[in-house]
Amino acid sequence: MPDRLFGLFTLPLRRIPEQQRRIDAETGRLALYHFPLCPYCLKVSRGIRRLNLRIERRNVFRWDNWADELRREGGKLQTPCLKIRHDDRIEWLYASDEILSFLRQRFAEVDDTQATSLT
Ligand SMILES: N[C@@H](CCC(=O)N[C@@H](CS)C(=O)NCC(=O)O)C(=O)O
Repeated sequence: MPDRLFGLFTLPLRRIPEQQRRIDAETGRLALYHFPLCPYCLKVSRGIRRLNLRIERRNVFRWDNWADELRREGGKLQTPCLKIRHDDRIEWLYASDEILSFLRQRFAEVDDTQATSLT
């Protein structure tokens, strides 16, 4: 299957299961603070779908605690924001383009040496 259909749709990145499991473990350290009507959040969500990432989503409108946490610990109540749990610190990454370039840099690569295992 080509990565693009009719040049219009980009299909989600496919990985072999082992690779996907490793990526899932890494994305378990991430949480996206968002709200559904935010266009910047939709842009990030589209990127996440294309990269085929499983990232917890925290709707700041659905539960006040997410909004409070974002304001208090992130520094401002602005969405989207990606919370990144590093080994030694928490990073709050604001701005859709910054978030997308972080995710692409980190997760866009597919290990071609194992690509033949893909069916
Ligand atoms: N440059 C930011 C803009 C994000 C933005 O303006 N988000 C709106 C929601 S759609 C927001 O949270 N506004 C509240 C604020 O900025 O205080 C991005 O690309 O993510």
